[in-house]
Amino acid sequence: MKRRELIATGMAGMTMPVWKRLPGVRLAVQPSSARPSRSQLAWQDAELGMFFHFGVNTFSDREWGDGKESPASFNPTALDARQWVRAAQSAGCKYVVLTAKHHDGFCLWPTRTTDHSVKSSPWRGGEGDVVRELADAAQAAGLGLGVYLSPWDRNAASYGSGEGYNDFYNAQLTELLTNYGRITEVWFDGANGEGPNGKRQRYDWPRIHATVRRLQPDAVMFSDAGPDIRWIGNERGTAGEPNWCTVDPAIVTEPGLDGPEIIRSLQHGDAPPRGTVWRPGEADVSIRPGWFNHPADDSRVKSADVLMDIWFNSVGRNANLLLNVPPGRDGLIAAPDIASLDAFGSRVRNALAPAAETRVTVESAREVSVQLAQAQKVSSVSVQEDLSYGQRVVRYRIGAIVDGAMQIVSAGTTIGHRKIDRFTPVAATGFVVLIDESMGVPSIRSFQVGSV
Ligand code: FUL
Repeated sequence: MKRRELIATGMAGMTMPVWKRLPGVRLAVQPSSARPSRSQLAWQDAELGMFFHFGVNTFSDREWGDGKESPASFNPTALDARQWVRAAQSAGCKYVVLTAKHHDGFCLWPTRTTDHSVKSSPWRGGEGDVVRELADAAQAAGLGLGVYLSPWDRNAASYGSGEGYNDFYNAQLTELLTNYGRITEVWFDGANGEGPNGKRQRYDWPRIHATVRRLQPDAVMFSDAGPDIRWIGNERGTAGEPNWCTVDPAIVTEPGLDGPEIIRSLQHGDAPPRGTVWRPGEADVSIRPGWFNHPADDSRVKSADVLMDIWFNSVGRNANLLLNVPPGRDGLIAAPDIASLDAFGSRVRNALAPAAETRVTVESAREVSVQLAQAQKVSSVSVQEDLSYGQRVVRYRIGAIVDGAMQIVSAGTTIGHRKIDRFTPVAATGFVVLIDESMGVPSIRSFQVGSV
């Protein structure tokens, strides 16, 4: 797909939103007061991240370890975090997130809190630190670094003890947030597979959140219940339509809850005025059938075509996409994954390729016209709202100018950070974005077209 950027009424450097230049426009409905923080806005701009699931499961060929794995099993022979980062860059990812500790409790950094870590493994003679190697590689490449620290821990003796485990968890979090430079995202997983007779641990979320805010004030915190960004409600990488950046905080109150209303709120968010809190969604999915690398799945790596569909259904629906690419036992990302990522990355880059001479007319805040430099076959459009004033568009249509007349090629509800619509190709000389309903006066930040 080839895509040319047509207008940028407000790309990153825009100083004046469209509506400010249109003093005559009246507001039918008041805008919501829910606004993103600077960190949330920067995170939404990043759009695409890469998840790395790596640990003792990689060596035991399991998805959930039981905490009884021997650290001796962890011995990646050729680990190179720079190769992971190159793969992330080739796919267009702007940040990476590592499972510093999964449910099995094995720590990929030499923590002081337990011996169940890389320190007790043969890898690099017990001197290795996967978090450090990834932090260095990500920093050198200018990528953000996120950490996944599973609250559920099947190895820690204190798990289920209440305060004892909360102290232990807080100490682990403190190490990760103190020793590895800037952390951009902290990922709190909601899974807890303890059976009916399993241990019960009440996590101290207020304390956890306070620790992150104190040590990494610019990081965003992910979980089902935020507080900054929310899970999208499935592990297929698919956001709902509509998808609001706002939620009603009374619906998903903690991670790990289930039920139709909870899943609906995660997938779609909640429109204002019910949605009072800014908590945009992150859609996670694995390039392989499992989250960890299993050599038997080498032939089941998702193709660039499948990844493109996922991208349209996540980034194209106002969510970030966190694509999991698990390194194998050698500590490297396998060839089939690399090939898919390369192809996917170049298609995304073409899909949002910048700039060409075009003319943009803002007829009113509710109508933006775009004239193409020449007629071209178009089969998709991407529209972005300027979110610094909140998410405002409720209903819109896109008209294509074909043979001098306008024909509606798509219609939708929310836009948010980015909305991409695909339709039957048309030979268009221009486009019109018609905003039929909004909360307050909308501000369109960019409009792009693409053709297959
Ligand atoms: C789930 C976990 O149980 C999986 O192992 C994986 O980490 C996924 C991203 O989240 O809740």
